Amino acid sequence: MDRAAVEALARANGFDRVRVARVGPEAPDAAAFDRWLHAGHHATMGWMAQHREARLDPSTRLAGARSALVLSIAHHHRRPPDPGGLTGMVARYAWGRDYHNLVGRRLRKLRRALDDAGVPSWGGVDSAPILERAWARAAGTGFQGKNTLIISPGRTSYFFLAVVFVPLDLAPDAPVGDHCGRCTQCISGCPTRAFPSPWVLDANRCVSYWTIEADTMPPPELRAGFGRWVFGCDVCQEVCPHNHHPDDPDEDDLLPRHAWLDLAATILTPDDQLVLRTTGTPLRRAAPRRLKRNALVVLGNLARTEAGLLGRDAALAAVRHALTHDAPVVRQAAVWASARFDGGIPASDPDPHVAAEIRRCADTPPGL
Ligand code: B12
Repeated sequence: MDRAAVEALARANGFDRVRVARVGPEAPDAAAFDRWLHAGHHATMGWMAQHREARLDPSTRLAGARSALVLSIAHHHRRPPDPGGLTGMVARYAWGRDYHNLVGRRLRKLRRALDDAGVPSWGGVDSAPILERAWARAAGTGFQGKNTLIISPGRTSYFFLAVVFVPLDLAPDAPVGDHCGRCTQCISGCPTRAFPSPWVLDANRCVSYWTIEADTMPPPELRAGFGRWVFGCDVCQEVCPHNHHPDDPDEDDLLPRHAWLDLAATILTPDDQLVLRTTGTPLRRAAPRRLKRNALVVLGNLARTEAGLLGRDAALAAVRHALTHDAPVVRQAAVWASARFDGGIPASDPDPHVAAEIRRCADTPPGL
């Protein structure tokens, strides 16, 4: 099977771009990946440190792998208008149906078609232990920006990646040269200063990490940086000049369904119903306790704004409800949000983290 035939199969199965890299003896970026782990930049994502060998060596995925197909699906849409009031923003990648399902389904079909043609393969998207961006760079899907995103000149960084290894010697693509130049807008624009240096993200400070992956309350000094981000964060992409004029793809499954979340409703919805409402979307990964924590952090950030002043009663009703939640992290976030609204704080809490938050809020003048 030649490259044209493989490419046609990938397109027929819903991937809008196909690029190819040769699989060589050296794993791309092994040293940079190790430095990142040793610096602890993966925060509590312990799974990033597991399966190192698998992540770096394609032959552990597919014996005899010779080429990597780097597939992508654009997901950008214009952000629907701001509904105002007590609402929070969801990152673009999460506006539609869960891309793990969508891309995973297409990958399975593609691999079945390859199999029918006698070509064994291995394929993965996101959670598979593989450095997708290193392969995307090698295959010329785009260049890697200082924000660490793969950016395709003229086509933004708003796309999902997936990688398939095949034992075929396919004609490879040339890598795309650097297009960041001297621009550092993503580094200076990051509200929590999560980039210790260009091309390196410290998840410990990243709003995306905190809102999606972390189980605990973010440290006080990062909370203001959440702004209105209630799930994920796009600031390092939004400020990027390569993302200013994106096209809207017409993928029905990726149309914006929940670009904004009503904060009080998110907090007041019972957990089991929140699970039902988020199933099939990327928001499900956050679990109700994290979504509610995030909504409370954003509420706290809105306390001194016009929306916060106008919506104070509704906000405080939601906050008081959250103070009775089973999960300590939700109660801790509620204590902080309540203090931000000058809504009073509980006298005590059996959980040590919540109790520490109560002491901290009692000692700190509201608003700080
Ligand atoms: C863990 C993870 C996260 C973590 C950590 C992010 C990170 N930067 O590592 C968190 C939760 C924070 C996260 C956030 C997001 N993620 Co994420 N994430 C991943 C995951 C699972 C692994 C990433 C990884 O391997 N990190 C390890 C570090 C070491 O890799 P790296 O950041 O790419 O670093 C490389 C460069 O620094 C390079 N390098 C070093 N020095 C130099 C110097 C130069 C000049 C160059 C060019 C390169 C270079 O070497 C390093 C190793 O390859 C991938 C899927 C996958 N399996 O690959 C998705 C993935 C990267 N995420 C994705 C998305 C969409 C996001 C968000 C935009 C979601 C959001 N809106 O909230 C944000 C973006 C934040 C950001 N700026 O990265 C997409 C990115 C698509 C794209 N166009 O690039 C991916 C590929 C998922 C997918 N299948 O589509 N993510």
